[in-house]
Amino acid sequence: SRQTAVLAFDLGAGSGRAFIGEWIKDEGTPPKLEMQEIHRFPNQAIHVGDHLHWDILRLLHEVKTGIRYAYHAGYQPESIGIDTWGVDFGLLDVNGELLGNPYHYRDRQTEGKIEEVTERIGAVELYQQTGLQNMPFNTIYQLYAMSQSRSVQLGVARHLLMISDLLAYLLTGRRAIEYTMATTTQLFHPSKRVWNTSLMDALSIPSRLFSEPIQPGDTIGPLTANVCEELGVAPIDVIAAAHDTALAVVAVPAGDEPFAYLVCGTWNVLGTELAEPLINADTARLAFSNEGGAFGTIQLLKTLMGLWIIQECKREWEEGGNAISYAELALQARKAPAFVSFINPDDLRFYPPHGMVGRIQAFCQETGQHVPVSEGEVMRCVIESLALRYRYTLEELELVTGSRFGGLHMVGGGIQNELLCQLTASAIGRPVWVGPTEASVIGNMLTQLIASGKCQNLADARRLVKGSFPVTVYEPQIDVPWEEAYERFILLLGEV
Ligand code: LFR
Repeated sequence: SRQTAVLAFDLGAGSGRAFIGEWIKDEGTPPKLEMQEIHRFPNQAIHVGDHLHWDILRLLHEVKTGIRYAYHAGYQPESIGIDTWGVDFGLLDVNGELLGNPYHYRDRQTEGKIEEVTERIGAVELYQQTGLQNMPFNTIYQLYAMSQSRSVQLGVARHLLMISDLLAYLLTGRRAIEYTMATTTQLFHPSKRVWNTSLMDALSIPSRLFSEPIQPGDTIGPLTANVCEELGVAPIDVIAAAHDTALAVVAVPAGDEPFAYLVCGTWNVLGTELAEPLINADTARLAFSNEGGAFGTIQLLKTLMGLWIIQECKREWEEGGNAISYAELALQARKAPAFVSFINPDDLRFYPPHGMVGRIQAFCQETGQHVPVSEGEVMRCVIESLALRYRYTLEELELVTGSRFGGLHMVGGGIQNELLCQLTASAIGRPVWVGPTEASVIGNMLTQLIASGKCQNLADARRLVKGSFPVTVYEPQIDVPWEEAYERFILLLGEV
């Protein structure tokens, strides 16, 4: 059998992981991808004074440790890819030194900045120029906030790198900004596919920071001699991976037909893959994003509240010192009565950490619904609301694209919540195809395999996913009154 190993790092909210992917080709059978976790480490934002930061040097250390572990486990990876969420960045000075610890997107410096920027640019113009849904933490608002507060770092900075680019730079000494990450900044022109310098000028964001993006799969460079010596490894190439969401979409086991997907994690990203951006009055009104996807695609998507609400509730319930597993919470939710109360998960009040249960209860109280009390009741309320929200967004997506999707692909860590998958199928009244869980990691590996020619293209890569990882199908339960629940949910969206 012929084998190739690649090393993928995926930094998520809470933890970072390193996986070895093995591409295996036996005589007479289609190739397969096998993966193995070799390192897992915390990825925690650190409060410093009034700000929230990445712990970037610790992460660099953990990435190096992951490379070392790969060697110790007997692998000689052909290449390395690093991915993480969008929008966050680091700044370098003229000598290429990192200026301070990058801000974390949940830092509060961006509060109120959407309003200020919209005032200056105009809402219609801003959407025309960027094709993106306004999220308060987008890079544009982070940089605008720094510019408004006369950030010294921003004043002396010469280069901006997104976090995954930054880690690659610290390992290779090569500066490059990757395209799909660039498209999450809201400073990139979606159809011209170039940096939007006039928008930068209008907001006093220095355009000198931005270099021409490279594509997923492009080589950034080999590990520096210093790093190789420190780790006792060969000068492996670091490959540009992509935005974690874009990579998860690469790993959706879809065929040639148009498809709808839900990347289910801390955030829920629901969308479809297009060849060109779709920017019109409907996509503007419904706030759809045109994000750059890997391999020339455009991802028309909406970023929705995800499992964050559940993560926060769990943390709160565990504050008393008793651990409670997701499995236990799911069990409680199953036992709780259905369709009692709903929330609008995308109400901005649910974004910040702490006090989540109380905020859910307040929402139900204010909207004249039964106030959930037990853990099971709260979970049931949240999971049903997420499922209804998916239906609502899927219908919006169909409205703007004019497509009708036969079902929904669900990928990402959140699909381990089987109740959520089942309720989603029922809410949309169509099947959901669930898997793979480690979609971003797999997409990262596929990008490296495309780069080395093991996979021909995106379609070939998706065939490899289909042949390597199981997909579970959930059919809708039709004996349950979802229509009535959906009508109540829609009224609620308008109410708050
Ligand atoms: C998902 C994700 C989303 C982005 C959000 C913040 O991990 O990358 O795509 O909107 O995080 O960057």
